[in-house]
Amino acid sequence: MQIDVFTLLPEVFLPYLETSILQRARQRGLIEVRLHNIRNWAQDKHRTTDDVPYGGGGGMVMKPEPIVLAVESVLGPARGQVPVILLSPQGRVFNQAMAGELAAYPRLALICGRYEGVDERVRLLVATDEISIGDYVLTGGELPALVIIDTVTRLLPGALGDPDAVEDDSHAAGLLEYPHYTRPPEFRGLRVPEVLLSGDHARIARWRREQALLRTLERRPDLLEKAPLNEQDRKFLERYQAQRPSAESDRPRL
Ligand code: 9D3
Repeated sequence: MQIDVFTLLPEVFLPYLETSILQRARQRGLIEVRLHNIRNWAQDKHRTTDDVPYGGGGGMVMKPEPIVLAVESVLGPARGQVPVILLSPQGRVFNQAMAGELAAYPRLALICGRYEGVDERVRLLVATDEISIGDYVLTGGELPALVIIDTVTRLLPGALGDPDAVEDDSHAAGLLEYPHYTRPPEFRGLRVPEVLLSGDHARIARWRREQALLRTLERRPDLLEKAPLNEQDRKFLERYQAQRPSAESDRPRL
């Protein structure tokens, strides 16, 4: 997959793209990230990329010309086939299902805004999608672009060294993870659960599944409603909830 990123800060991407999984995915040719500095398409001698908002108000707005020219010249005639995603707080909130959809494309374009926003004509003229990564305020679209690159890359066949990891991810789909332990078997008086040392793989698998179900029930009941649960899962949760009619009473409160 080729990913064209349009940004005023191309340098912030490199350190992260050079870390473990992303670096390996690039070396294997699974992704090619091309960074484009929007400023290179600025039109005036000061290479201006922002301006004051029409109608007044605080902050600056990114000018449309540099972004639109950048996208047009880099994508060329391919543009009709390529999702052009504007990262913005007004976008659809990104989730794993959206990552899965994006992972099916051979090429993506990501536009990172800065300042208080991007001139509306960028949306109208070049963006095909608009994505937010959540309801909190960042200073620009660069971290969201990295989030999309990271999530999509992990979904490409061969990106994760261990194919078991992909298998585990899909098995745990829609649930929070079970608790993880490594050596030593006791640390500061806290012992690793006996079942994990037992070597009984069926018992371990059942324990992990139950822990994942309990954690999800306690912390993210919203996920449990959509998670693909089998008959055994439902029986387990039923029995657990029968024993504990209300988890409300001892849930940690902020
Ligand atoms: C008070 C108006 N602000 C909107 C919430 C203005 C504003 C703040 C920060 C406009 C843009 C930004 C920069 N943020 C992004 O470009 C951004 C973002 C985000 O802030 N949160 C979650 N996802 C994203 S995707 C792009």
